[in-house]
Amino acid sequence: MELIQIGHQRPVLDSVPPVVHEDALSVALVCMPWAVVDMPSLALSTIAPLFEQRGEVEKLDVVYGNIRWLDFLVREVGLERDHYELIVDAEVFGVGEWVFSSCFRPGVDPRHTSFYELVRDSENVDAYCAMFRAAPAFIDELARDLVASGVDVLGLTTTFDQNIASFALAHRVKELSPSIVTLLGGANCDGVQGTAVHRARAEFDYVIRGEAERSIAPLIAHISGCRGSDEHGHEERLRAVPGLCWRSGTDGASVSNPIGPTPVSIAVFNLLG
Ligand code: B12
Repeated sequence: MELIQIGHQRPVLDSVPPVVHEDALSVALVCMPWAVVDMPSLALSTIAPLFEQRGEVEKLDVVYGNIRWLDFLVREVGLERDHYELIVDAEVFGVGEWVFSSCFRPGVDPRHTSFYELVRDSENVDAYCAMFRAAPAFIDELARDLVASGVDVLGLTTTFDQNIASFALAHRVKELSPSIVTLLGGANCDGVQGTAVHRARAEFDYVIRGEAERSIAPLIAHISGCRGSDEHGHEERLRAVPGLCWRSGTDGASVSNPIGPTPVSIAVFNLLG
């Protein structure tokens, strides 16, 4: 199946096309459920041009995993858009995260989880349980498509109950292809949240805390520079990336760099072009 891709216009300020390096990277930026399905992600629309204008990046896909999940629910589970919207509108707080938790407890009956007590009296309980059961197959399908597309770098954004779905996708992608570099960013990674996620979730190589406009260029340069080498060095380069959480040394200890000055001015496009 083709990945859903939405094009992005290069910022007006960046009129000179980048020089694409040999052996350049293929990057996919993914927006998972439960972001709204009727408008693009502000986060991915903001950062996509910052990847696109790097010479180290040959191909960029923006993948709406949330729209694919809705399609999957209709096609495979017999649910409707209204069921997706129930979770967007948070009829039960946290239910969207619970749905994707099934990816980390294979075969568990949703009715045998403690969270079930919070949804059992809802008239939508059967739909919630059907989603819980369907999530692992969806994550597997999307992960396989991404790996087959030849992606080198997978970036996920998380704000709208998107943590567990993002963890599940990155986890499955790493199982299928451990060399794919995984990044996570977004409001749910701000401050100590980003540090905690990076420490707890080994499927992410990097987490970016705070605004990313000044972090993407040096991080992509680092990832590109490390390609094909077993070298874990260049720690001083990583240490200089604002807000970056990364793994240090042979034991992979999580390090959180300080967040850079915010808010980032639009003039940053001038500086990075
Ligand atoms: C715009 C917005 C919306 C829009 C989203 C539009 C869209 N197309 O995306 C709409 C109106 C749909 C919306 C709806 C809701 N929202 Co709202 N929304 C916001 C708002 C005002 C801005 C978020 C935003 O897009 N910022 C701009 C982007 C560019 O910033 P960013 O995501 O942080 O991204 C930067 C970095 O984080 C980083 N980054 C982000 N992703 C990635 C990924 C990678 C790989 C990398 C490297 C970097 C990176 O780079 C970006 C550039 O620096 C925030 C409040 C705020 N001021 O932050 C609330 C906010 C996010 N919303 C909130 C809430 C509660 C909701 C609703 C539940 C409200 C409701 N009851 O209906 C719904 C949920 C809908 C849903 N499930 O999708 C809360 C979330 C609280 C939480 N963390 O749980 C917030 C924080 C407001 C608040 N203080 O209560 N919202």
